Amino acid sequence: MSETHTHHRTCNICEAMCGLVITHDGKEVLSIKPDPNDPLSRGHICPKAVALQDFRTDPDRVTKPLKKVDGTFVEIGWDEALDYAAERLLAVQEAHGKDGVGVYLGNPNAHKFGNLMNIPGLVRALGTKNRYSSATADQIPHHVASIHMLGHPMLIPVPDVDRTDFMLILGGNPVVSNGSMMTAPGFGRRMDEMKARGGRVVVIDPRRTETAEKASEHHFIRPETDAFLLLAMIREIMARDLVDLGHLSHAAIGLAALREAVEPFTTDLAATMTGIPAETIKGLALGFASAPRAVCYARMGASTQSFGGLCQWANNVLNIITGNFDSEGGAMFTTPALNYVGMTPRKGKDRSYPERRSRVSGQPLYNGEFPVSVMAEEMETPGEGQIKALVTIAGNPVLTAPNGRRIEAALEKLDFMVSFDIHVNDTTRHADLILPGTVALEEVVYDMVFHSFAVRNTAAFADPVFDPPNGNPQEWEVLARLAAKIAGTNSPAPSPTQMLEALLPRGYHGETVTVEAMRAAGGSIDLGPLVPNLTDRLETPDGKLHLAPQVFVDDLPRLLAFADGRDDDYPMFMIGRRLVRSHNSWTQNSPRLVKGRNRVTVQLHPEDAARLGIADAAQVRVASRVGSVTMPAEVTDEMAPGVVSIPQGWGQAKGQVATAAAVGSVSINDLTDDTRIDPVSGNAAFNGVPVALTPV
Ligand SMILES: Nc1nc2c(c(=O)[nH]1)N[C@H]1C(S)=C(S)[C@@H](COP(=O)(O)OP(=O)(O)OC[C@H]3O[C@@H](n4cnc5c(=O)[nH]c(N)nc54)[C@H](O)[C@@H]3O)O[C@H]1N2
Ligand SMILES: Nc1nc2c(c(=O)[nH]1)N[C@H]1C(S)=C(S)[C@@H](COP(=O)(O)OP(=O)(O)OC[C@H]3O[C@@H](n4cnc5c(=O)[nH]c(N)nc54)[C@H](O)[C@@H]3O)O[C@H]1N2
Ligand code: SF4
Ligand SMILES: [Mo]
Repeated sequence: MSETHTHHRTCNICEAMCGLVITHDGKEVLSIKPDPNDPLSRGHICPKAVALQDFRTDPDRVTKPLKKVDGTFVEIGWDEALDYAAERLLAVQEAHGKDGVGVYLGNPNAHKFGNLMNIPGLVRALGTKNRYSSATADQIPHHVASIHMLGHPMLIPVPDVDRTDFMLILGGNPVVSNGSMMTAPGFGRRMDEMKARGGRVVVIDPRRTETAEKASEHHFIRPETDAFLLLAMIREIMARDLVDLGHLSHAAIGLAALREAVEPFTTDLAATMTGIPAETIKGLALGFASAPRAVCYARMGASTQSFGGLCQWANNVLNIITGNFDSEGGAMFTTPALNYVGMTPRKGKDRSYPERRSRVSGQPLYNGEFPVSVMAEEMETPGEGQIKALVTIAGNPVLTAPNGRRIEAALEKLDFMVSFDIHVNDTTRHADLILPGTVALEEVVYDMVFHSFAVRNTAAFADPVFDPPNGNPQEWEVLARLAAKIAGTNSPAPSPTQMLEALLPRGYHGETVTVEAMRAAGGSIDLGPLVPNLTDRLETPDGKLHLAPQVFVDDLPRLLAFADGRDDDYPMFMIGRRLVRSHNSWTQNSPRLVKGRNRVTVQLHPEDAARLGIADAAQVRVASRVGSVTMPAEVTDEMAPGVVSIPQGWGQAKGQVATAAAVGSVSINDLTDDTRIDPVSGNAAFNGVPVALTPV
């Protein structure tokens, strides 16, 4: 009988960083269970954690470099693969300049420490400005708000959920998503605790979500109108002299400009635009301002929309002017063991923003990345700077970016494409070369990004459990080797663990948090609740907290001219939905996650269903300006009338990722429109896409 080993690590599928106890025999996983002693997750996990083992043994997993020869993939060796990649990328740059090669980085990179440490080297070696990532289909408005208000994109305020008395949630469904830009594993339990101590949770969402169901209160909102609500609350609080900047009163500037800016945003206007009664809005404003500790949290629903930048700005302003910023129970800032903000200071550096604008349609660039919404036109449009070759690293934009099929068509015309991935999927099947990645249990884990966004300071590290298949190198090593080949250097890269050891002493807990200490702790080290720290950390050129940055004030006339885009052809709004048992586009090949009824349905309100003659479970055609899909209807009063919802991350083509394709699901991004964008932040506006439904 083989020996049973016990291994502690944090799950790195989503942002929640749940502590796991894994038993294995050196070859196979025997069990994956929640770690009740983890100081952050306290015994919470979701069904996806158990599937961590499936990603390793997935029969469809790519485990050898695949080169496309005459339209079919053939297995080749690593040396040949890296030579081929470097040669072809350099040839494209030789012919079309550095910017001829584009790079798209997907969401899993944020969870893979080795990738985070080695992608910058590859990007530097390529020297291209044509960089994209899933951030502009997700959270770039948060970073843009932080840049303009606080001076650094990674100074991200996190709701102190464990100590607040009033939480206002706009466009987030943390009971399902487990929190985003807010690492809060077991959010449902945290919410129960909040209510048990007399707290109030209010959810604003066009769908009565799983979070809304558990909340004290839920209000439907017309998609994309959140900024009206937030600005009206701010105006109401200012008009009633309830402003309390607390310890930030010396740091914050721009109160007068703010007062003037919000003047047109009355509660009556907000009521008309949002569909929430004016009295309710006033009540929310007063309740928020008078709660001892309150926090407003605006997430996906409020950032992946045409006014994402304004929403995140207003969200911060509401917290700041009620004394709920950088204070207990409000929006707080982590002091992480790996201090990314400290490693990349901006203080005293007078930069201009946006850093650049895109070549074809002039959309803004922040954090060194253009909006993914313009990636297709940058591949399609000839001229200097056109993308002629693409590197994708753990990304699946054909299924995850707006109007993904337009990207797909553009991929087919590239001179060369190389994908770091684990599957042949809707995106990577267009590659000339796929370089297989290593998956969670084969890698070290240290969540550099999500320790920075967590509701409590902790630090967790774990070594790999298993070796990669076929004696494959670690993914970070492949990234480093390709970077070296392109740059023409040959110095060996330090391992992620070595890099972590070098970086930790420069963080907030240099004495207590070392790799050895984390190993010895058998999981996570608790570093305590969040503490106020912002006044010393502001990174704006003048060291002040800016309440009314010009970029947001200048965008207010656009909000006032709001037009929702619906017409007779497309009279309803579409929004997205996350499912408990899938993560974006890539976990759907785990049979244990996909089993059961098909949840990839279009949800609509009973009144709409009756009007349109659509029966529950019947097939319906959903059409938008850019495309159409046919899928089963789910009639439910969870939806606001006039709004329909479709899960994101599905639509896998047949024959590649077999389990997912067998469900016969569709991609929401066959319908989303790449011309719908927040011009301030460049984020894709996934919410409120005008659509039409017809029974089939
Ligand atoms: N309509 C709509 N669209 C959305 C959203 C929405 O709510 N609505 N959500 C958006 C959000 S928030 C996000 S973050 C994006 C995500 O967008 P992406 O990052 O483009 O998509 P993912 O589904 O995360 O794709 C991950 C890719 O990485 C591969 N992969 C998984 N693990 C590994 C690994 O360990 N190594 C390597 N090399 N590859 C790996 C998978 O096979 C897959 O190809 O989607 C966005 N798209
Ligand atoms: N199970 C699961 N968990 C996940 C993921 C997953 O795919 N599956 N993905 C992970 C990723 S990459 C991310 S970024 C996070 C995202 O985590 P969340 O931010 O919680 O994202 P969603 O669950 O998409 O919730 C967005 C909510 O916004 C609502 N909404 C849509 N339009 C509007 C609007 O105009 N106004 C308002 N107020 N609400 C609106 C939607 O109905 C939905 O309830 O989740 C992460 N966790
Ligand atoms: S909530 Fe996220 S981190 Fe926690 S077990 Fe599920 S997928 Fe993993
Ligand atoms: Mo995301």
